[in-house]
Amino acid sequence: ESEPKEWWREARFGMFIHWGLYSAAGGEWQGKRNSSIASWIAHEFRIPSEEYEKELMPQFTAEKFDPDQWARLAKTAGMKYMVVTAKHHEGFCLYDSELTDYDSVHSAAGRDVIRPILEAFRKQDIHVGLYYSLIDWHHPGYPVLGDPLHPMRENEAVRSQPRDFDGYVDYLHGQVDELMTNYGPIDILWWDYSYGRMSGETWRGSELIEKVRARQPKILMNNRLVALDGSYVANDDKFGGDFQTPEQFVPPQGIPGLDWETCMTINTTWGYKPYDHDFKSSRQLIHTLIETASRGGNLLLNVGPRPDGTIPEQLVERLEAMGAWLNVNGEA
Ligand code: FUL
Repeated sequence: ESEPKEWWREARFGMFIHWGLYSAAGGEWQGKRNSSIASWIAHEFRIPSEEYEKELMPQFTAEKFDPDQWARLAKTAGMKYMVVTAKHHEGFCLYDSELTDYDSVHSAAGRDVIRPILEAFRKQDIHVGLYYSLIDWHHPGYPVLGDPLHPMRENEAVRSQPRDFDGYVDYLHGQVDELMTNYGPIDILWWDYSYGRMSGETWRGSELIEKVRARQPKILMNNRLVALDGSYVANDDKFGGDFQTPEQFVPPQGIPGLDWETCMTINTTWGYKPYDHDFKSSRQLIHTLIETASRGGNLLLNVGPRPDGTIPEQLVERLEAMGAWLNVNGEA
């Protein structure tokens, strides 16, 4: 393999995997259903981190978790790469981090789940990527004050506590270093995301990128170290990354002069939400894939596994239908 972007430009179709404690909440907290996406339940119901953790860590069981099956499903669907949430905004880590106990090892799952996922997909010759959230609603150094996203944004007592933001950025750098060092070759690092003044050098971005590239010279990174959700950044922007990330839509004219990837859900939410039955049809999804490819982009299509590790059958069916279509009409 020569230039890392070569495989990515030809890949066209990848699997996004959103899995975390929000999967255990399933879009419901104390009998109330959340109106926004499942991964944002802590934000919507302003759930204190200690409560969230206490309630959901025992429910993240992974008892039927079979990463080989996930990887075979992606293969059958015709997907060429995968990106999995190593840590989402909630702060829970799906790998064994030395820097926190808020990880899958200390949950009911009792183990690192990222490693077997990466191994299973590599076995199917599928390129592997990690999603890492810059936003962290669990870390005590992550700022609450003035943050429109934070679950504790309206809690005066919590808001007024002193925050060691440098401490948080050290933690972020440390965790990314763990992921870039201990898990073999990683093809993609998917940052999520910057907003307002939380952007670029706020994360000590230059240093971060340098460290990542030193560990993983061939890695591709998205634009969200600086871009607001859905906005585009020129290639020569230091934090512009290797590709743009339109979310939940396919740009009508593509994005001339830039590489891009549309990420999209099959129902309306990234994380598992059992009562969301608003599924796109297989036909619609195939159309979206064709549209994306014909405009020069990639499609990163999402699955949200249950907390036990199974992938809902409505998603499986659709991915299999896409694979069947690609078998007849796609290139190998
Ligand atoms: C967004 C996140 O806030 C969502 O939860 C999801 O991960 C999506 C891919 O990116 O900006």
